Amino acid sequence: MNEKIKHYNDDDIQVLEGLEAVRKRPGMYIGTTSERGLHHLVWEIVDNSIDEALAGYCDDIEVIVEKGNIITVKDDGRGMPTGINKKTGLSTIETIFTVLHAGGKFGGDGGYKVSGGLHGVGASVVNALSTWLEVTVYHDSKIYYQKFENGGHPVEPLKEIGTCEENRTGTTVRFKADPEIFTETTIYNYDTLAKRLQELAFLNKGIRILLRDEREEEKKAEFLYNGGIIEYVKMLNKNKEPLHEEVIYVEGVEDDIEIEVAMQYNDSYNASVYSFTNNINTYEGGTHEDGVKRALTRIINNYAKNAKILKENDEALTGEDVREGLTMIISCKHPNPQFEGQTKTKLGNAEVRKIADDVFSEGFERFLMENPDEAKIIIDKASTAARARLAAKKARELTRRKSALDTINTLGKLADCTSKDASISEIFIVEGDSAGGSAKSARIPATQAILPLRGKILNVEKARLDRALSNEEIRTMITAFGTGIGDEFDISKLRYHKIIIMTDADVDGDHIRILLLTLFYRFFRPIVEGGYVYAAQPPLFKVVYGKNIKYVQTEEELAEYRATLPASAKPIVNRFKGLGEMDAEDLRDTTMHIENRVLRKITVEDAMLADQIFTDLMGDDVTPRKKYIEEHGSEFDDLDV
Ligand code: 0R9
Repeated sequence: MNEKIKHYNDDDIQVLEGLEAVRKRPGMYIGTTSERGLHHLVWEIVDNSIDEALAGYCDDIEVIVEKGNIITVKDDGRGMPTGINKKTGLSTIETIFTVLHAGGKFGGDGGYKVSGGLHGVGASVVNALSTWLEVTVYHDSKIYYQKFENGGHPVEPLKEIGTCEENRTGTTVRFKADPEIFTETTIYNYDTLAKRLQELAFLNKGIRILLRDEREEEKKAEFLYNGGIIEYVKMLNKNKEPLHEEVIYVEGVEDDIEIEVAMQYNDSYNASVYSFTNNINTYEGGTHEDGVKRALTRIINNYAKNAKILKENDEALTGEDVREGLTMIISCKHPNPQFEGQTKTKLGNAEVRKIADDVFSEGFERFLMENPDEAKIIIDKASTAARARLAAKKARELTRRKSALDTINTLGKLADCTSKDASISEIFIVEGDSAGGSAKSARIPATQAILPLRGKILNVEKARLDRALSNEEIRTMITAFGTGIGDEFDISKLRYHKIIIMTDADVDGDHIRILLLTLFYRFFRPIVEGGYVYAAQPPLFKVVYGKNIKYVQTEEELAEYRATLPASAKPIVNRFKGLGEMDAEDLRDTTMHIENRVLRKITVEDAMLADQIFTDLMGDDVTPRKKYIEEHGSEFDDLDV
């Protein structure tokens, strides 16, 4: 029986039903069909090339975005096997691209699959969600080819289409995402692609990854880091002042679990610790991160005591103290990772805690012994942080006194809501007293609180907690939120589950929003992570046409709306210069009332990128800040802190 040309037997029908299930519920396989899900297709394919590279057979990967948003991924690995799979009777390639979860089972020769995106669903899902997909394999001097159409249906079986040079091997996958699935967008974002490919190149030293965008004027980037995460740390510290020249690097393997850590202190007050498992950013941390952090605190305290830098009676340095100004990347490669947490980005494997601790403490202890000058710098930094922490504790007590809330209420700084149920309470942080006034008249007093900001708030990029606490606007916010701050922060005490930043739709408004987001990101990160922070989106125009009133947010929307009106219609268009200019009714109808308003949730999706932007924008050097504001204007919304 010639299995190769037989089509649509029972097995095939099962296969097609499998792919149909993916098309019916794409969210179950790739999380979402938004722009993010679209990019997920690329990661799934690239991950297969990365696996081949980690197996030691491939060192070049190319990603091309062609006109029409067609993606090509090429690697120079062994080429996918071209034989027939016994179980399915189809070629291995057709099996991989049409049988759900086939990839994982087929991977061979004792190695394990390190990559595999968050969902790790593989090539068949990409095929199912594509209008068409082509795979070309170079192998044994031959070129093999197969094409699939309409969500994964093979056009023909795999066939040999020519010959190639003997030493040419590799796999190329080319596909077009199906617009019927990706209804929001099928347009790839160059920066998103570049950022993730660069991250993959940092995390997998020695692999060259090329990105080429052929859609408009050609853009390309090449990522190759022989130093791996050492170079990653250097990049993150690029705009900071490192306290020691060399990046500290530790690596080790235990029970097939690989731990790699690179770190360098800088003169800032923030910790930037990022962890990964099998190339996935574990935003929520987990056992690898816990193990390394625990070891860092213990080793520094021990060293400081032995070297008599820390006296017998001195209080021990805390985790926060030893991480002040630390930039650190932790990368774990695990044969069987268990991801937990709200967003499945927390490593759960219990055995990793001790392994990470062992590997890191051995290497880091040796570094301190061999480099006493650097050791002293690190301990001095942590000790200074400890002193500042004690000073902040005193200042913080001021914000925590029972009467503090009453005081800000009676001083008219806060117009609180009457509800004590945080889940329905909202606080609008409003720029300026006049907008604050309109907001107070427009609000629903039961559930909406208004906090007008009077002065400019402090730029906290360059301030420790103790100095931040000397700023009155910041103290007022802490008191209003109810959570406390620093190591006493308690999210369960948050008094409002929506913290809404309401600023003008202009450059000043953007600036104030950035300052607030910096503050929240640095000192109240759990409220950002918890999804409690929002940006209000006030409209730019009010259009009155006869009896119709329409509010629109952008010039483009205005043009779109005009186009829907009769040709000779002359609507009255009023441009709002700022929130202060809107009357209470406009403000209520457009920006505050639950039914009409558009709120944008601020996420920490990309803490790493945000950290960089914040450093660039808020550091001592004003040039990048000015440039960013000039270039982006109100696009600050895309910052996605
Ligand atoms: C352009 C995107 N690249 C790939 O999708 C790709 C998959 C792949 C591969 C092998 C080599 N290169 C690849 N590129 C491979 C793997 C194995 C043996 N030979 C070749 C193996 O894992 O043992 N494959 C990934 C899965 C499979 N091949 C297999 F299941 F078909 F074997």
